[in-house]
Amino acid sequence: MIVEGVVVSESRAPGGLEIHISKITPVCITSKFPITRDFSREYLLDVRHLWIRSRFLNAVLKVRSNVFRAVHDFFRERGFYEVHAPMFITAAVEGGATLFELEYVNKRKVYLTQSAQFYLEALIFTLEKVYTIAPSFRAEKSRTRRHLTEFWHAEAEIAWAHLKDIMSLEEELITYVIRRVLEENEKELTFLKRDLKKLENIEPPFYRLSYDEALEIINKKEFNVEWGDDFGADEERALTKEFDKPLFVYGFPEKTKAFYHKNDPNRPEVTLSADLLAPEGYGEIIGGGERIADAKELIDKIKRFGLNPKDYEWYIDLRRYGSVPHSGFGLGMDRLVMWICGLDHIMDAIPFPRTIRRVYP
Ligand code: NSS
Repeated sequence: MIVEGVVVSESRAPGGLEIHISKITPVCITSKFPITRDFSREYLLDVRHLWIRSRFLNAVLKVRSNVFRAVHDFFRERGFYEVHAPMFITAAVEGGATLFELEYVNKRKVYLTQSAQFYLEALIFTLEKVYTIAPSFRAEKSRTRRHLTEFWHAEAEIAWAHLKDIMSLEEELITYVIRRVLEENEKELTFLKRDLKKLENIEPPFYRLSYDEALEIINKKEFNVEWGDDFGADEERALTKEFDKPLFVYGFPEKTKAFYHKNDPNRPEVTLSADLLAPEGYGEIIGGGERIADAKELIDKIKRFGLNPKDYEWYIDLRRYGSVPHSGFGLGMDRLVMWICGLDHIMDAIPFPRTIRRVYP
């Protein structure tokens, strides 16, 4: 409606102002708004297209908008080029189990991308430092609070960088984003009842634990993870509850990480990889590491993983025709928003969530 009248100050009003109305003109005669009594999660997801008008999602989406802008600004200020990778791809980056397969033109089988990484690796040889923010797709079959089937992925790749370099960059990035959100979204975070002190506390250096050290802490709790196995969501939650700042876990065993990770020359059973885990039980928000820069080393590892080098010809070419050491990482934007806003479920960090059970509205 269009309201005409006189605006006067009124200390008791929420915004400090009040309108003495002289005329109301309707713009839309509405049906009865459907969200009145049923506030169950399932129902609110069914009417998501209307529920995004709630103060709750309004606050989250304002924070989310700012988080995206901050990530762009961070990379731009540091001389990165923004690049774009295709969504239709022909071979897995992160293992076959979560690939979405679809029929392309002329019955050709293709997949939806799980990560832009291989394309970013190609692009560093012309632009040196690149990043992208784009959707990634994973057919995650398990129902968890932190998995979407379509999520927003900020990925960076840097020529000449080693594991240590990207870990420093990652902690600077996260700190930068949190600072910006604290500066510009205090009102929204307060509405979301986020404990601001927990965010104000975040600054480099973050904690750094080797996989072996993390395993020891986890197994002192009620878990029994064998050396060589990956940590699940429960283990990560238990581990990160102990810490007041994000922590890196580095040096994961070979089989827990995708084939492209470079093995540590000083300890070949582990990789030059690091995950960044958010505190307060939120767990992994970034995965990254140093890539294999040598063609033979890469082909050997592809074979060791039971994959076919033929599927990765162009990726191997990047090593055949002039290669340098390089590293990169991928940040789950929705998980970052979830943690910053202190949300219980990743579905509330994105306007129209896609999970294994939901592709509507
Ligand atoms: O599988 S990752 O750990 N790593 C990669 O995809 C690398 N290829 C990235 C790179 O080095 N360029 O995924 C990276 C992050 C992970 O830490 C999560 O924060 C997020 O992507 N991620 C997800 N968020 C939401 N839902 C799902 N299913 C999901 N999978 C990963």
